[in-house]
Amino acid sequence: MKDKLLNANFPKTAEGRVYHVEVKRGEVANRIITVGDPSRAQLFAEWLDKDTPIFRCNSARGFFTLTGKYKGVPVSIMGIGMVLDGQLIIIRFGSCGTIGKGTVGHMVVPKGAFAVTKNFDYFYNYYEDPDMTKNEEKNMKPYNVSEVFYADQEICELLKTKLLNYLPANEIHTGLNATCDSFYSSQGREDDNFADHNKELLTYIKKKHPQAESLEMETFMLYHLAKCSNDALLIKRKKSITKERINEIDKMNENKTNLEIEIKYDENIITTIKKPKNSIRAAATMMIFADRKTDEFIDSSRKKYLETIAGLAVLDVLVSIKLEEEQENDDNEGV
Ligand code: R1P
Ligand code: URA
Repeated sequence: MKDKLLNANFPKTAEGRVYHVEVKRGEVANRIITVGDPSRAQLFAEWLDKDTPIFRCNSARGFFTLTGKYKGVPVSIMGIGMVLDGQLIIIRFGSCGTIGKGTVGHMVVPKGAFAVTKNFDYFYNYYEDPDMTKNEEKNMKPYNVSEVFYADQEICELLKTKLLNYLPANEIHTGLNATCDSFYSSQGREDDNFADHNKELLTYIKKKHPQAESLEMETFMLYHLAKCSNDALLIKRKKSITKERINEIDKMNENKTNLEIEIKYDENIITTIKKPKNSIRAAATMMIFADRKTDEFIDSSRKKYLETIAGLAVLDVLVSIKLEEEQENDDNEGV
């Protein structure tokens, strides 16, 4: 999107184009089909009425909108896309809003992330049981705020160091990131058109995680995925060992990062723990686009600057880290 976006709460251009999808009033029909694959959207285009012009819009964020008529009735087909990650070292380079110390145009390298998701049962009870007895009885909240999953701290440090070549230290923030399941409701954006029950949400987030710095939509999933992958250790354990003893020993070894570590599980038992080859190391850095305290949104020249410096920093860091196989090869060659 080239035009300046106004207002951090509901970002739109002066012409009324909305942030992600880049369409404005009148360009989308009230009947919509969404597809994941843009080529499937093209297929629908062939079936639309030939005597009506078809409106097409490819947004910079990969949303594809196509509006025409089918049997005389206006319809839109929207390709919402999918993202696949298959890499072992993943660095997300994204954008975010801030509720922390940062302001628009700063960078965040979040050391950890938590999830903010709608508690759908709360909304179910709200509509089915307007007296709210069920929600009150169970002390249910409209949003779930999870515990923190941490990034790969070495990659975070490298990212911070690279960014320091271009930005002063007080423009790089390393607090926690909230990954939300919506740009709007679960990021505490209020909209009279929806009963989102989110007035208190940002206060609640800051209370649970005082170091909360940023709000966006992907990082937690990445950190969580990496953590799950790292925890999938191949462990050969002697059956006779007790669960309590295993927990105790695991606790002692939780910070070991060696590819293969030998652990003495009991007097005479030596167990090998091998990390699987597909373990994922993950980190993220985001440009602060929206300041939720002041309602300011980034301008295009600062965005361009950050995209360049941080984009190159991410690439440099990515290529500077050795994959496990490369490390193993180096070790075997005695390098
Ligand atoms: C919302 O505007 C999108 O921007 C942020 C959010 O996580 C969400 O995907 O990240 P990116 O700029 O990387 O897409
Ligand atoms: N991305 C988000 O998810 N939220 C913001 O406020 C800005 C970018």
